[in-house]
Amino acid sequence: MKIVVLSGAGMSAESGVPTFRGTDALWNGHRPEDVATPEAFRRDPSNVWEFYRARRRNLLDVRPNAGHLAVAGWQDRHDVVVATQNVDGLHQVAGSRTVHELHGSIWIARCNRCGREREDRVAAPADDALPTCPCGGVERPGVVWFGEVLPEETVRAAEQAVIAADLVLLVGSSNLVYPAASLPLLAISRRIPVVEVNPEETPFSGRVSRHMRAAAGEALPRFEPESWNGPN
Ligand code: BV8
Ligand code: ZN
Repeated sequence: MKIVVLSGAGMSAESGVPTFRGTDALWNGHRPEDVATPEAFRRDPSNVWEFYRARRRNLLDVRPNAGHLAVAGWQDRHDVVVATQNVDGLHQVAGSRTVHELHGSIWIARCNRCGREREDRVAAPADDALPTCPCGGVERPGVVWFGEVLPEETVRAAEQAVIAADLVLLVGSSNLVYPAASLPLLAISRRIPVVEVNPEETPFSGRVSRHMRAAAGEALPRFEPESWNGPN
């Protein structure tokens, strides 16, 4: 089977990674406009770097949960593609081999001037100097901020995977952020079965083939894609 997993912050919740809108929400104390936009970075790059380095610190001893591992396990008998809104890299740590990071990666630093990218796992810098590129440009976190376009080839690859899918799993997303939220809509519009895994209702819960009101770490290990026999 060709399976596509579309994941959001809820996928990593049981690993201890705060979601964006839950009670422990990531944005608590921070308005997205203050820390996740190009304007915020222009205005106060140190504040933005502190927000991302604090998240890296939280991620240092975080491990994939049973949900990530279940998705990786399906690869030994299915063609599995993951398209995630998450920037934590946990799907890859769990062993998923095809992961499209729609919103980039928190583990990348990108030069604001020449665009050079490098892996950067610094969570607590020795000083609060801004990371700079050999070209002299200031580096920024390699993520997609609000008001920024998503990497075109990544979006196209995710769309192609959805169009070719036999089954789409929509896991742990509030389905509020576009254009990522247009991927499940693409499957729904083409009558491709979509199974949503989310303890809460989302704007798409009434339109998917099945909504499993459960946590990813509980539902995914016991979900058998091959036994998916349509909505019930
Ligand atoms: C763009 C990376 C345009 C950085 C992120 C008005 C209407 C429509 C759109 C817009 C609008 N105004 C502005 C826009 C565009 C905007 C947008 O969609 N805004 C929303 C808020 C309305 N989008 C953009 O700006 C995008 N770019 O549009 O560019 C453009 C076009 C041309 C030229 C120039 C520009 C870029 C968006 C990307 C922003 N970057 N992240 C970082 O991580 O720091 S967004 C970030 O928030 C995440 O990546 C993710 O996408 C989003 C959070 O959503 P979720 O992942 O769903 O997480 P959330 O906490 O919301 O929900 C968690 C869910 O999990 C819940 O449902 C919960 O019930 C569930 N859950 C909890 N526990 C579990 C669980 N599920 C399963 N198991 C559990 N255990
Ligand atoms: Zn540079």
